[in-house]
Amino acid sequence: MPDTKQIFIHQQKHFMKKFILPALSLIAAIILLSITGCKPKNASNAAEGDAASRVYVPPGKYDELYNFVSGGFSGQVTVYGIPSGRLLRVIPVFSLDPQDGWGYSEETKPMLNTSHGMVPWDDQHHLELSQTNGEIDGRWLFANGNNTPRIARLDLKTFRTAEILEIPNSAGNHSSPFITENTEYVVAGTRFSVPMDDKNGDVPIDTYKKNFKGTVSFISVDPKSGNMKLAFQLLLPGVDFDLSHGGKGPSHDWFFFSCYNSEQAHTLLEVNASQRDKDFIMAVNWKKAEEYYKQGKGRKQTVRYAHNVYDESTHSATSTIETQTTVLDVKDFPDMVYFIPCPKSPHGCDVDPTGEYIVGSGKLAALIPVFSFSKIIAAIASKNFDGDYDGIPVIKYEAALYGEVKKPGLGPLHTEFDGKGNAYTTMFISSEIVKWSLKDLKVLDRHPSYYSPGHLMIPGGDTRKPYGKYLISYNKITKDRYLPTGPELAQATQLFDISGDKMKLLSDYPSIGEPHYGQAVPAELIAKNSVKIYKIEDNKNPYVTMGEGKSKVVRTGNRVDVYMTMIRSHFSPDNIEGVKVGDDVYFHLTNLEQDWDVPHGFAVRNANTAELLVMPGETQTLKWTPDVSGMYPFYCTDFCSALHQEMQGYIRVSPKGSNVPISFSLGKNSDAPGEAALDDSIKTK
Ligand code: RUQ
Ligand code: CUA
Repeated sequence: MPDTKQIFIHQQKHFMKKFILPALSLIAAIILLSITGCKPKNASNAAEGDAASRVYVPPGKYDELYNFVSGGFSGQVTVYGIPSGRLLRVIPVFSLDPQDGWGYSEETKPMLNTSHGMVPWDDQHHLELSQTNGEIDGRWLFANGNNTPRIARLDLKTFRTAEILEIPNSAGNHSSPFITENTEYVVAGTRFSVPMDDKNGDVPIDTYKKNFKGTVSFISVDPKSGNMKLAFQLLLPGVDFDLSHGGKGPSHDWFFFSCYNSEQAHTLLEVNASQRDKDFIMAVNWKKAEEYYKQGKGRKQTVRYAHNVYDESTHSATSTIETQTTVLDVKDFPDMVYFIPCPKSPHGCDVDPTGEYIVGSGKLAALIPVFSFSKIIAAIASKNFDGDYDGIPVIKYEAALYGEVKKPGLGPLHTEFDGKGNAYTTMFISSEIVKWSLKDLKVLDRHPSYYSPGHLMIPGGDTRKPYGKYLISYNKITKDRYLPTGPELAQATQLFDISGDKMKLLSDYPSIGEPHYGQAVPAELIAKNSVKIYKIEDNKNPYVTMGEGKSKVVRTGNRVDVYMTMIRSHFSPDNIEGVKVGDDVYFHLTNLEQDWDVPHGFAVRNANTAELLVMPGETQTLKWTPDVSGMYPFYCTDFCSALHQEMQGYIRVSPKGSNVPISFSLGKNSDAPGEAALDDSIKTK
């Protein structure tokens, strides 16, 4: 049976063949340990006790929690019910989504615009629910785009992407989109250091140390509307920022980032960025930075980045290219940023619910360092430093350290908290989840996870008030967990019960894309606000058709605007003539329904685009340029009524230069000549 063991043997062979370098020996030793030590036992039969009844949600009953899960390379966000693990929805964010017409409809295309034009995909790693006083408030969900640095805000009333902001001076927006306790800021650190956007990037790569810079960005969030604005950016040494978390309570004013590659390597990082015994956790006093920014300090830099906003009343997005950012060079503000040494290429950077403990996770470390916020503050006050790194003071390791969790397992990655004084950490290499006590840093329990868990998530586990009860591990390797589906397997997600002393594995289920991180929240906080329809009378889309009687087809030069309505079970109009080859035809579809869960779809034969799926009360537009004359049926794609299959129509396309006039109709039969039977019964007041 294939298992993690084989994977690591394979990896090891690959390493050995390629690089016989001294620095490798540590990595190899750790991998070796994983082979001999920690293969999960009973891998195929591991659910415990009354697991089935714990995850069973009877038909018609709701799940206890919403679980929002990042889609990784799918670019989208998925929503699962917990404890059932049922997939409730895929929300399109950074990637085109033909199912919803996301990025295909004229109204949503601007959402994927960037300073480089439309970017139809991204790599979506982390999610963060908005908070008030460090507790989840159920309003918005923030999502990062890794590859083309962007942050999205999803509105949890509609489960739609409401806003996307591109981030300048960044590359690989990984330590994002973590937030401050009152959602004052969404924070984003660059994974790749790069030359700044207004500097010449056309430089030799081996000038890394001189020309490559890191940044972290603070994006302010309007407390009422949620609208995001790039506030300020900090200019930092060229290293790789990996993850981050905001302080809480006493550490409210601070933000913590992990970084690796303090070696400033630019090639073969797996070896060259694993040289130093310690990299850093960076502590940023964002309140100080905000103060300087508000005093007008920092360099105003001209850059280009897109800011895309979806307006719910027009059902349309706009994209604006912004051109300015403020950059605070940390060298000029010495009391703002500090480095804390952290063993071996830290990855996770997690703050406990009290705000006192900051947990770093060295991917290659065999211990978990826990730092104390009060000790950090004392060390800063007494300048208990170990020199500086590129002008940034480095706090002495021992001066910041609360203690180390000894022998927790191998390859610690991410930690979350249950609010009862316990922490849970994923061990990538030894493929397990380890529970330990914040008080005495003793390991309390360990449980295998299949296989190689990346992030784990406890509902509310990175907030001041964890909900606890469950833990979900998002695993990187699936192997034999499910029926084989060819070379590609869905990623494995595992649900644990953590309400007792010992963790219990309840279930595992596949997930979409590559889930990295998730957020979960008791269902009632969100369900009660969920929008069921858009009110047709509030529809401000410039192409809305307020009732069947208003439907029409208008030619302007070679542009044809079709104002079409949908209601069970017909389109109005459903017969259109006079369209010519090469015309730009805009179908503006208004769904007149005012009933929950009655979308109508719209698809035209051979149109080289996706469908539209129009929600009740909404207007969406599909552009089509017919290339060949002939007859083009269109139909509703969503089975909406007993007569759904009758919800269809025809467009006659004539050759360029023909003189067939524009005409349109509904219910006009050649057998019953006479008046066009446009039904005007659906009127708005
Ligand atoms: S990462 S597996 Cu992109 Cu959050 Cu740690
Ligand atoms: Cu409308 Cu099917």
